[in-house]
Amino acid sequence: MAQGFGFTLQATDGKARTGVIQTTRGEIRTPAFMPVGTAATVKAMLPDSVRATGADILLGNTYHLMLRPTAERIARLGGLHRFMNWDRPILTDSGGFQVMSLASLRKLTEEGVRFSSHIDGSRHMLTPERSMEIQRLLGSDIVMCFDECPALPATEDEVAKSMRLSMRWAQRSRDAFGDRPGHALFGIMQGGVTRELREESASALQQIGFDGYAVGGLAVGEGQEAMFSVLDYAPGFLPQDKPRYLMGVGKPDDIVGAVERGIDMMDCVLPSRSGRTGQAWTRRGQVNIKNARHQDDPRPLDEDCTCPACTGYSRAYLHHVFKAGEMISGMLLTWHNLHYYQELMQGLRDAIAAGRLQAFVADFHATRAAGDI
Ligand code: PRF
Ligand code: ZN
Repeated sequence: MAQGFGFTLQATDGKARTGVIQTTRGEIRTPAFMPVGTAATVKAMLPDSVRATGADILLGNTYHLMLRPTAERIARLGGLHRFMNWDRPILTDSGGFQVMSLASLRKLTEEGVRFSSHIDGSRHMLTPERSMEIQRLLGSDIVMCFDECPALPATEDEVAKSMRLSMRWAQRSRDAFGDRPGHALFGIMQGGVTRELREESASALQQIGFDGYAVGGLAVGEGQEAMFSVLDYAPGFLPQDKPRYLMGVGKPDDIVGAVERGIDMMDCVLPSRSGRTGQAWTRRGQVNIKNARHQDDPRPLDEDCTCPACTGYSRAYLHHVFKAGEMISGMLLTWHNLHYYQELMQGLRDAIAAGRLQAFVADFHATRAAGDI
């Protein structure tokens, strides 16, 4: 649909897919994990370092950037890529989800959502039209529709009403986005854990027509089992020839399960956020570097990892700098976590291409179960 944007499926293995998204700012290998750069930075990382972990694309946030430093200021300074010194693709979320989780005094109407900033209490309004304008000012390569993700617990009736509002907003997003060569617009499926609502949402989005389709409204507290049971059917309601993006997921085992079920793209703050709180993700599971058992341990976090944290430092050092509140702690653990996530994605892509995903997934679970971390 959008000129300069395309998706090529290269191989499938069961429901899993591997391929490449072409953009004017370079290729995105799928399945892809997008590190989160909410405030025009992946916290504690230089852009070149994020790239060195293997990331092809970052996620940015309409909500945060509209409040500070504002989309207009970023546009005057040459756009988000130049502002943050990342010249590869950027996907921006549309703001509604963050308003619901971060802002106060929210008022939702057919028009959009009015809210107070979590930073200074100032009043703002986001509508599908304003979200498209902000994402255009930022220069985002992949723009997300403005949607509403209902907070749990919600009745099926509330989820249905919210989904239908999101579908009307999807049409308004499409109309406001217009035709922008080199920039893609993704629709967002809602509908909670109800199969009929997911199907209705998917078909409403396809009537409108998008460059890619996201599965929204999951990983909001329903639990992995419920999420996987939706992912058992929901990707099948979407077109084969367009990328499918699961928003805000997840832990490594969520990612593996989502890829097995036909998801192509994901994003999550987990590897970067938990890096700053002393949590490391490794092939053998989670390591809490705060734990005193690491204080005399000369071994690296993960013997087989080639990241700077694991090749240059001991667990004892990582424990020490965390306890001392040194900034290098967040830098090293974030680097390690992003490296681990990207290595997992490369492993998934290679396994799908070789038709050995089942063996890869069995080994992924067995290595974690073996423990000894
Ligand atoms: N909608 C949008 N962004 C999101 C979500 C959603 O449903 C989620 C749900 N996991 C995360 N981020 N626009
Ligand atoms: Zn490492």
